[in-house]
Amino acid sequence: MTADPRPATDETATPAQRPPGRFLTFEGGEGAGKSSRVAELAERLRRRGVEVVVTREPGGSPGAEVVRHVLLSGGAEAFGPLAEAILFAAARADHVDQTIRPALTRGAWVISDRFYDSTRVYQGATGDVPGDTVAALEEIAVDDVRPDLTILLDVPVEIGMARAAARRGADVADRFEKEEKNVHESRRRAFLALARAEPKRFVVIDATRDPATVADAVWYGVCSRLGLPEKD
Ligand code: Z5A
Repeated sequence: MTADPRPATDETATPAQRPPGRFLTFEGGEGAGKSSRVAELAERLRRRGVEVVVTREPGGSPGAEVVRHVLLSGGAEAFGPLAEAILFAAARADHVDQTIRPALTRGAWVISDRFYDSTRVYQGATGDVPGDTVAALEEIAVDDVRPDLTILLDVPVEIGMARAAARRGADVADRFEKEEKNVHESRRRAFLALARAEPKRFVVIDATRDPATVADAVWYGVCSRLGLPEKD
């Protein structure tokens, strides 16, 4: 395997010479370990001298973080599934414009904790928004900014829910966490179906294993798909 020769932090290159960054997304059900694995991967890449921007959805820009609060508090639920999907898309458009595209343009690697596959699953496949509406909103929100690689952390629902509940403690479950187990099961199946449909973009990782083992599997997946040497 050859090392990625691209100097991701080369300040001397002009914008036209600078290679574009890479865009990685993490997906999965609640409690899959996305946030933890995102942070570890970012740290590992930074040790290689790569500029990494860690971000999340919904959110990831000041405007989108405001919309996140509205969505996760359940404040938009009363307006119905279409309005919620539009709000996710509006937040995404701002996130792409303010955070993701500028970072990729300067050659940084962007790692987002959730992106449009979450809308495809939560609002589309397992929600009440028709697929063509989800696709149209996606097109408007992201334009040409699409993930190079998507890491799907797969865990059985009981494991993910137990982890999320343990972490939450006495806090109240959010708008999406509080849904029934069978809804979470169908989301898991929908994520796996997306991965089967786009095998070049997705890496599916068994996230039931201990954190260090899952982190190594993520690292191997990123290195093998994006042509980085595995050893530090
Ligand atoms: N949503 C949507 O509907 N449409 C959209 O377009 C988008 C999102 C973008 C955002 O929730 C919600 O918005 C989400 C979908 C919806 N709803 N749900 N459910 P969020 O951002 O607040 O949370 P989340 O994305 O669902 O993630 P999470 O539940 O916070 O979990 P996580 O990031 O995957 O896992 P974690 O925080 O890294 O780990 C959870 C706990 O497990 C923690 O205590 C860890 O220490 C522990 N953990 C992690 N890995 C392991 C392993 N390997 N073994 C044991 N324990 C572990």
